[in-house]
Amino acid sequence: MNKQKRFDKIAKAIKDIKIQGARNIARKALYAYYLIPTKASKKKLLSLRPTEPMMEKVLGMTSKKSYHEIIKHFEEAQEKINKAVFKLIRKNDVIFTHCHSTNVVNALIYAKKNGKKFEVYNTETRPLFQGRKTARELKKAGIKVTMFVDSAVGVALSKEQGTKKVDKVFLGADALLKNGIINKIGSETIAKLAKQEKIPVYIVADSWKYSTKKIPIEQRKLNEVWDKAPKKIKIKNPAFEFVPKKYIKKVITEEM
Ligand code: RUB
Repeated sequence: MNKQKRFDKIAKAIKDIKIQGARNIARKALYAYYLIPTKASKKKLLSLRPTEPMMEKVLGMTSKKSYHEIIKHFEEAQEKINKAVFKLIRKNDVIFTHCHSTNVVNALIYAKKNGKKFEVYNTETRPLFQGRKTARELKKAGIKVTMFVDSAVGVALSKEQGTKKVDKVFLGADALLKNGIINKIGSETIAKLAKQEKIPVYIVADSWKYSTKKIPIEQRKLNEVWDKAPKKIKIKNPAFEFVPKKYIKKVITEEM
């Protein structure tokens, strides 16, 4: 396959969420850019997922650094994040997560491999079901997983409703901002509920997601929600939302 075809294939996979999550998107966008290192390809990549400051940051580094210099950051940061998350997990914790975050999943797998005993509750994350990816990867690593439909978050986070008590919420982030974070749609409801239930919410994210810019929220295609919906039914499909810092106990990055 020639370079242009490889570039186009990666771009399509990012657009279609076959490659998803801020970290994977940034890594693959970087790789694609070095296949065709032009202004036009940078513009194209940035247009694929507008709520991704980490992709913007790494593409912005390409004029000064090589691919290898940039890419090594991801693993180095993840290792530090893993160690910080490890310290937070207590014996028999029930940890709640949403969508699929590589920073979160990797940290949980590291904790399991290094002897922590815990289980995970997660959401299916409609309309694209990234929660299934999370559940599969955690299960493969030997972690007990219980998946909930998104609309059961109230049940999942409340002891009174018949499920076990959740001890901690771990969410990833697409953007870390001064006054909060941006993550998958549903995150604000989860964080607000958790706060109400006195469950600490930790954001687990690479510091390269920090941004001082105004971040647009990606609105995705309506047929992801309802393919061939009757005309005149209005559908909204925002991919992300803002979570104010009042709901967040701590942001865990490799810098802390
Ligand atoms: C993924 C999502 C993830 C963050 C962080 O959304 O919201 O929680 O991107 O992920 P989508 P990571 O599936 O729409 O890309 O830790 O992998 O950077």
